[in-house]
Amino acid sequence: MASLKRSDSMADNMPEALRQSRYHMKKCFTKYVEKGRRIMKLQHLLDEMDTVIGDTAERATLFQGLLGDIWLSTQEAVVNPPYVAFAIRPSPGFWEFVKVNSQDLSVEPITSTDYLKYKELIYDHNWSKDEEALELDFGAFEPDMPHLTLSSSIGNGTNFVSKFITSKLSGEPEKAQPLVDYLLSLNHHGDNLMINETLSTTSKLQMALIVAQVYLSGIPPQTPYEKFDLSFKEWGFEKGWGDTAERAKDTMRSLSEVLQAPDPTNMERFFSRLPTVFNVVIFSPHGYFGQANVLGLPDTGGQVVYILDQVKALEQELLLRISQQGLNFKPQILVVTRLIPDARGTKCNQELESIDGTKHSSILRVPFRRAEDGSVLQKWVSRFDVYPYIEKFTREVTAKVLELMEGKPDLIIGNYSDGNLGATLMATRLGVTQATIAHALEKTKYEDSDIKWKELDPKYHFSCQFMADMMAMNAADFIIASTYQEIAGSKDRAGQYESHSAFTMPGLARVVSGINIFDPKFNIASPGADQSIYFPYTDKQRRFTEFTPAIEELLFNPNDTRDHIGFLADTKKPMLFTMARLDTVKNITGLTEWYGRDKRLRSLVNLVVVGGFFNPSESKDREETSEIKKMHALIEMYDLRGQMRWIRAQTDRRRNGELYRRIADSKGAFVQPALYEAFGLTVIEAMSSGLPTFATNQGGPAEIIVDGVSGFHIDPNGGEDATRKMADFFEKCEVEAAHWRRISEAGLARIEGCYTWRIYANKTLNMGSVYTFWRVLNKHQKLAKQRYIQLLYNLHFRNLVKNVAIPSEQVEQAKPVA
Ligand code: UDP
Ligand code: LCN
Repeated sequence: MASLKRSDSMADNMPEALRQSRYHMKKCFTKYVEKGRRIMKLQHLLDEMDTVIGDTAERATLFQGLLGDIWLSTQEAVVNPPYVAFAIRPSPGFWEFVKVNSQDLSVEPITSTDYLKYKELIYDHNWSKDEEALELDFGAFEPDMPHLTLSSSIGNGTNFVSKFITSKLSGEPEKAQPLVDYLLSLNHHGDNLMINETLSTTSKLQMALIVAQVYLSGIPPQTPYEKFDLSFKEWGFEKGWGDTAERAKDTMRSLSEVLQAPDPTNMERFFSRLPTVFNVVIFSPHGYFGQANVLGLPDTGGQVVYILDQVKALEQELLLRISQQGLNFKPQILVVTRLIPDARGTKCNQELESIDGTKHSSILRVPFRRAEDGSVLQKWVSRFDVYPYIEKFTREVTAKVLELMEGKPDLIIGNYSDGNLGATLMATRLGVTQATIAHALEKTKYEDSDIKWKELDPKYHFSCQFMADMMAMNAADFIIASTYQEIAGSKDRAGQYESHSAFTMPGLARVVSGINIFDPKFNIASPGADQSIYFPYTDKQRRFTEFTPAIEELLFNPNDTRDHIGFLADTKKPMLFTMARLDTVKNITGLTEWYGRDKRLRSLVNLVVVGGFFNPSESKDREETSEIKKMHALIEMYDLRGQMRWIRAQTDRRRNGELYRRIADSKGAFVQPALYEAFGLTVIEAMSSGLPTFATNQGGPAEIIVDGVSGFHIDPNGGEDATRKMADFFEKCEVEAAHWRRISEAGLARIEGCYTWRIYANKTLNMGSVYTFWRVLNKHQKLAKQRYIQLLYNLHFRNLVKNVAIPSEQVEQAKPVA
């Protein structure tokens, strides 16, 4: 049988595929449409096909060819009798839409907009028929923007932008003038950098570069820049080329080559040398953002860890670059977050806090204020409820930042939907380069969260969140993703960003073109783990032995206390360890249940769980409360006492580092069983400690771990298979100790090669430099889109946030707002 070629369209292939199995297909489509209008997911389509065909062997034969290719690439179908419309995703980022008439099996291609309208029919008939329904089309603003064309290129934005810049600047000397103008604009607090007005054209700059390079070749390479600073100034050069003659010459050679015959490699190299980023603002408004006693609290997990480590790595890289550029400026990084007066034992009520392990970076906290009277919100609020405060918060933040930095920042980085919105507002107002990061986008976490938004809105306010995401992603100059799958998913599952390409929220907006994952703004820079905390268990000299008694107590004290419940009867057994916030998606209760059910695994290892509280009334988080109750029920149901230890959320990172290593000493393993995990810092932490790791195949961990080599993938929806894989591993380790060591060492090697903060900081600052120029080159298009976003923000978003309830508390006297 024929099979699908990438170049073929579904609409071309489908008639033939249906014709080949016409008898079965006719029955199958009759079945699909008999229940009337509905949305069907792939599994649903397959299940009903099985009922019709009856014989699974027969279905397997049918599926060997074209039909199988089409069905298995289908993400979803909408039944609207007599039609069934299919959303087919032949490969990451590529979508096709067709409708099949169930009566005669004729096939017609349809647009994504038509497909969305079909979906709307089910949930909001009037809206789908409204010819003036609001359609959002961000793609309309970039008809001439270059885009990538292959799935495999996605996430490599900087590289491609360097190519696009190269082709824009190639040709006659005048074509390079935008680069010369850009260099002329570089300054630090008003002092020129790189060149001054003397070198205002490409030809003048080229000539001067030749003279300067000849001069530099004649002096010792290590001559400090100050020694020739004055003569260079006369020729039109300012500081920033390098700290020594050798480095300055090298930077000049790069630029000469770029001006003479641009090539992307030199272009990228030259931009990595340019002094463009000194001051950075990082937004992370929600949650408890602090350095102590915050981890494991609701909404306070990896994002905080990521940002604190990111700041350290960026500051180090900035200091290195600034000194190599021959400059003596101090970089400054401010993490802006919410000030929470009712800080519950954290420092979140403190306005400024310097960041440990840095010299020039701080956390700046600004309170959330109620719009109507400016009064300060006293307590923590869930990340889903923060939208009404972001605008005022950002205004106040902007004033404080301008004061503390004595000017504008050079780069503003947002985190998560609320931080990305704040970053968008601030960057637009100041005209500064903007990056966004989404540690997790909620849209893919909740099935049909777009089409069913009305149902979910009272609890999650997705109307605000998805609009904020759309605006921020489109406003951003570049987007930093942790993995490829975050952007474009995998063969079977759409990526988080990809799910924003076209979707509909009936009654609110039909997003016909949201975000395009082929936009070269997407870049992958994976985080690492702090190597001073998470290092191999074998590194005996560095181990934090001061925590040994506390950890032994935490794991083995047989009594229930405020910190732990349950006990381990056999303390010699290896420990199967997990640690996460007690969110539903983390699936810690799932793991507990799998373990409870698997006698073989229970006989081989103990289970140690870190997460949440024991008393549901201690938690203010809706999901956490129900997970706590479920954990207690499972412990009872499977009688886990004696084999399972449940430890409450742990907030001391150093001690946690030692805990991973203690588990490794027991020849145990780490499990990350999440239903979906955007990235998964605990996976990196465990592997960095030398702990063999089993992690979900849904999301980032599938990319971090090479299955069977540097750890193992598990399917969170297949508990039995997962525990079988774990039990097999531990059984094998009992007879062959080298097996455990092999996986441990391969995990460590994987981290060293791909997941370190050093690699991250270097990539991110290169992005800052390249995209700052790219936004200048595309300023007209950028402005048009910005205006569209502003309109949307003003006329749409501001109304949406009014639907989010503002908690009434004992309010403090209103203070004037900046
Ligand atoms: N963590 C912690 N104590 C806990 C639970 C988690 O210190 O009780 C830390 C964990 O070590 C990791 C972060 O919080 O550094 C969680 O990040 P991850 O990416 O695994 O998940 P997230 O919580 O961000 O979804
Ligand atoms: C949020 C998540 O859910 C995790 O998957 C990430 O590892 C973490 O943020 C840091 O980016």
